[in-house]
Amino acid sequence: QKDYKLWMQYDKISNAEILSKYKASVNGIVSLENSATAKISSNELEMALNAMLDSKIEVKSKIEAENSIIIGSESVLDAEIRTQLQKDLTLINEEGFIIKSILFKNKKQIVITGKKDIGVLYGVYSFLRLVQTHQPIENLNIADAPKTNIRILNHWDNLDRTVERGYAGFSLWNWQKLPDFIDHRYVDYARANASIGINGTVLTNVNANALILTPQYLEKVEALANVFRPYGIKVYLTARFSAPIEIGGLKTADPKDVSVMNWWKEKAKEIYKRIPDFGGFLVKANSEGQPGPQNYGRDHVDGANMLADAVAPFGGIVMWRAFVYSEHDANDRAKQAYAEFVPYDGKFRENVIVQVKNGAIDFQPREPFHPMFGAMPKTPLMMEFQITQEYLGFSTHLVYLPKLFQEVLESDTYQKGKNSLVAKVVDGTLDNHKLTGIAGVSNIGNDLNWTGHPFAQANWYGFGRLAWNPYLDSGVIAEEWMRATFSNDEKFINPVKEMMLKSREAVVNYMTPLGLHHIMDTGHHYGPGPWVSNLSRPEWNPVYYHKADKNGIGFDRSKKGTDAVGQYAPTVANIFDNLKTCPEKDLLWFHHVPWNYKLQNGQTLWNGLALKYQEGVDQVKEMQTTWKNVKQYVDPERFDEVEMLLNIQYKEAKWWRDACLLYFQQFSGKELPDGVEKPTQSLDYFKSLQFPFAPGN
Ligand code: BDP
Repeated sequence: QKDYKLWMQYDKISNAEILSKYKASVNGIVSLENSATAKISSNELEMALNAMLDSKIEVKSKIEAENSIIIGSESVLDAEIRTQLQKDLTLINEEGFIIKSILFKNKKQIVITGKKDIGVLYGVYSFLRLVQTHQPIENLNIADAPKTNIRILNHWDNLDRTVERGYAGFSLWNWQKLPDFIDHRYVDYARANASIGINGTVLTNVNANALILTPQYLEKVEALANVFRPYGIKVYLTARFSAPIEIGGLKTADPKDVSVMNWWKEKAKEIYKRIPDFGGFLVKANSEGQPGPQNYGRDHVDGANMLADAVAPFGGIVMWRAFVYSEHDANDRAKQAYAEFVPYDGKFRENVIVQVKNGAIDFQPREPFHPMFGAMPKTPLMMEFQITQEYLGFSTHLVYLPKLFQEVLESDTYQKGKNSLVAKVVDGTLDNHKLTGIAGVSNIGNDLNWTGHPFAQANWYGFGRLAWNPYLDSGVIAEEWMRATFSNDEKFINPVKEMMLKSREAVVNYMTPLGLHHIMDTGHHYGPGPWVSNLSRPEWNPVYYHKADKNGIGFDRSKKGTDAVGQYAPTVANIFDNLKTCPEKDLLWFHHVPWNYKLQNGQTLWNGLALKYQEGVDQVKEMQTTWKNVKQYVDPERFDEVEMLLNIQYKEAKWWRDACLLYFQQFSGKELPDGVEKPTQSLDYFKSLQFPFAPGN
């Protein structure tokens, strides 16, 4: 099945000219190293090249023929080659690679090397990507290395194999059959991740179950770690803060209690005995009901440092999440994480990194960047993106997320003057941090195609590429992915690339235009629910976020409102604070705006809002047309799948438009402007829809 092969289709190159060029440049593989990782490199290269070039290229251990691809890490290279590459090798870090055309004993060769065998593997995938995307390989001179240390997937997978916010089937981890049964899928999973440079995986849900830390489960975790190791992937677990009580028999989980500290130290020792390269813990504490240090009158620093001390002797780290908000301080949820964490700047241990969601609320179709980025210069912060589309139409809607990721990464925090990009916080260059990382909440499940929607594979791929280099362009990534996944034909690439790049704005338009947010229906967060107002915590209700009334709509976070703008650097704060300079895409995030307010295009807010909803619907319609027009370039199975999904997306974009506009119309009291289609159902109808078994809750 093509779906299953992700971006590693390795189809035979059909363009005869390109094929013959490649054949002329490659006629052998020389593998100089014997580690498990090196074997993966040579197998992948052999398999992929033979498939794409439709030839019989063999792997040798000695350099003989011309035009070989020589693979091996720095230490196993022939001294003469090493000398030639000396300078290049200074350009890369431990995980980086060099791909270079050289002359060795007067013969032309291509060398793929790195400081370590994992770098070579990354180099092999990078080289294959050149071939997959039909790039020239005659005069190669590439030095590349990841800009962040921890490039990690966060699986919100439960031990019963359900996946919180998972829309692609059940968890890949078959805990019942582990450790003795190794599903081949674990290998394929590791391979796919390695191919895009992902080097870590948190196996378990942030809403954690302490059982994962019992010997019975650790044995299973160990088996997975053994599978992933040669692919350069470290395993991490979520640590439930109350584990010392739940599985340790202690009376408390107080981080200042000596028996608790010792319990975690022993637990770490036990884990590292099984998994010497265990990555560490990810912790959600005192957030949405999860236990944490505050249950004992302690704070986040006490909790994080206690765990950090337990894993430090073994080189482990703690990723402590900043996703906190409390019902006792519900004036503006967007302000809470910053308010709680920024005072802790500089207080965490060296092996703690604070994991911050891209925006201050929660993985919405659009949020301004989280004000914590750049505001804690003495603390390493890592980015948390959500690859699974909890608030963006699950695995049903086609939304190309790297566009969203890029928008966040290239936002300027101004914390150290102009050009203090979020990407620079994340890669550590802004404040000189060595420990850096990007996490992505995984969209992977046991669906045959891994991610539910064939185009959701691009979000996994793009996440990996941006974690490797947060400065990459999402359009370039989309193109790479399309060529490797579908076709190199320009007649496919050009329209589909445009469709992918527009898809993010489309979902914003038909769900939450102009800065609206969190108006999804309760619990499952799928369809529209702007009317919901009956949940026990105020900030769980959509009405809290849009604040629509007779006067207007939007959340006043300006200086006159909750002053959430005050959490940004002054330059940014002023831009957001002023109605005239606040980008319209964020308007209702920062301001409560009268219905008659004139937008930049001259429309009133009400008309402009309605037209945005319509635009979103129209964009999905265009996506449908685009897809129909590329039918001949896609295999029938994937073509049909995407077509059906786009049909649903179109239907649901209209549902969003109609439900939201009918609801907001009650406040604006105005007619829909020309150009906006009339709703075919009543507001009561939309309100009455029920989704009792929506996935992923
Ligand atoms: C929210 C999800 C919830 C997660 C939470 C988190 O609705 O399922 O547990 O984020 O990130 O978006 O902890």
